[in-house]
Amino acid sequence: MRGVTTETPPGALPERTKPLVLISTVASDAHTWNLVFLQLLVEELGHPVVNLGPCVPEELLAQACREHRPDLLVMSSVNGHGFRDGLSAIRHLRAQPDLDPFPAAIGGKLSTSDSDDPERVRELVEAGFDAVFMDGSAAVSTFRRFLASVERPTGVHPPQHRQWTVPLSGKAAP
Ligand code: B12
Repeated sequence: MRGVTTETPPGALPERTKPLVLISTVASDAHTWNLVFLQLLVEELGHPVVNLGPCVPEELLAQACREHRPDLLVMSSVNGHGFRDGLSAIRHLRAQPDLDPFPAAIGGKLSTSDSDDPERVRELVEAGFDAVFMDGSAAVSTFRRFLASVERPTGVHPPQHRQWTVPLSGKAAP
C-alpha cells in the first residue's frame, strides 16, 4: 500500500484539481483497514490520495511530504499509542526546515482510555496538528466538514483549523 494512489500512474504526481491528501499512520501501528477506510472516504469526496500504509517511520513520513507536497496530512492510529507516537511524528515533521507548514489532522483510537483527555488533545494541537478527531459518533462527519474546509494551495498553516477538535465523547463539533 505504501506510496500507492488509486488514481495516479507510477512516477507521476497526482493531478491537483482538489487538495492532495497524504494518509499515514504512526511508526508502531500495524492496523491497515482504518487507512483503507480513510482512503476510500477521502477519494469519495473527490481528493487525490497517497496512502503510506501501516508502520510509517517518522523519517519516511517526512520524506513522503517532501516528495508529494500534500495539501493535507491525515494520520490515523488505532493501536492505543496514537497520542504518544502522533506527538512525536508531528514534532518531527514541524521541525523539518525544508517543509513549509501544511494542515495536518490525526484521528482514531488514540489511547486505550474511554474518557475525554483534553490535555492530550491540546498537546497534539500545540505540537502542530490542526485538528484531532477522537473516536466517536461525530468523528467522521466532522472530519468530512474539516476536509471540505481545506483549500489548496495552502502555503500557510491556517490557524482557523484549530477549532476542529473532537473530544473522545464525539460531541462538540464546530
Ligand atoms: C483487525 C485488528 C488487528 C489486526 C490488524 C490487521 C490489519 N491488517 O489491519 C492485528 C491482529 C494485526 C492487530 C494487532 C494489534 N491490535 Co488490533 N484490532 C483489530 C480490530 C479487531 C479491528 C480493527 C479494524 O480493522 N477495524 C476496521 C476499521 C475500518 O475501523 P477502525 O480501525 O476502528 O477505524 C475506525 C475509527 O477508529 C475511525 N478512524 C480511524 N482512524 C481515523 C482517522 C480520522 C482522521 C478519523 C476522522 C477517523 C478515524 O474511522 C474508522 C471507521 O469507523 C480492533 C478491534 C475492533 N473491533 O475495532 C483491534 C484493536 C484496534 N487492536 C488493538 C490492539 C491493542 C492491538 C495490539 C496492540 C494487540 C497486541 N497486544 O499485539 C496489536 C497492535 C499491533 C501494532 N503494531 O499496531 C486494540 C486497540 C486498543 C485501543 N486503541 O484502545 C483494539 C481496539 C482491540 C481492543 N478492543 O482492545 N489488530
